[in-house]
Amino acid sequence: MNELYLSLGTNIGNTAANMHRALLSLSQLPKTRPLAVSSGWITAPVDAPPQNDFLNLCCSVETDCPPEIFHRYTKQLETEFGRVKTGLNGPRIIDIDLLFLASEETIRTETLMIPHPRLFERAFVLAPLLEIYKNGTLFGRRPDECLKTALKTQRVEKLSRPSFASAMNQFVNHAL
Ligand code: PH2
Ligand code: MG
Ligand code: MG
Repeated sequence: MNELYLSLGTNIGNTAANMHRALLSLSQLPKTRPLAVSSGWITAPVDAPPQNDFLNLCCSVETDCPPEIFHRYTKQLETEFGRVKTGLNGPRIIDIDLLFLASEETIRTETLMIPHPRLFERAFVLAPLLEIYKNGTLFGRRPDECLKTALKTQRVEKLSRPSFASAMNQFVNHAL
C-alpha cells in the first residue's frame, strides 16, 4: 500500500469541469482510494510560454498499484481527456503529476521520477500541498520555507468557493 501525493493542473477550456472530471476519474482507478484534496488555486504559469492562468490543486490517494502502473493510468487519463503535447510546458486540458510517496521512497526510471524534481520550487504545487500534507518536513526539507521563497516570484490565489466543490466532496467521501 502506497500513500501517493499528486498535483493536478488545467488551463484549457472549462477548467473547473476538467478538474471535476479528473478527480472523479482518479477516484475510480483500480486498487485506489482517495484520501484528501486541497482547495483549488488559480496560478500564473511558471517556466512556461505565455498562456492562461492555471487551475491547480493537490490530492492524495492510497493505492495498491506500484507507482509505475499508477503513472501509466494517469497518462492514459490525460490521453482520454484529449491532451495533446504543445511544446515544452504548453497549455493543457489536464496534467496529472506524481509528486512523492509518503514513505519517501525514491524512484528514478526513464519515464518516472519520484519525488518530482521541481516539487520544492513551485508555489502552484506547494501552496495546495501544504493544505493536505501536515508533516513539517519532506525529504529533509521544509515545504513551508520553500513556498515562502517561491512566492517571492510566483503568483497563486486560493479559490474560496470552487465550482467543482461537489467533485472534491465526492473524492474524499469515497474514502469513508
Ligand atoms: N505546470 C507546468 C509548468 N508550469 N505553471 C502553473 N501555474 N501550473 C502548472 O500546473 C504548471 C505550470 C508543467 O507541468
Ligand atoms: Mg506538470
Ligand atoms: Mg505531467
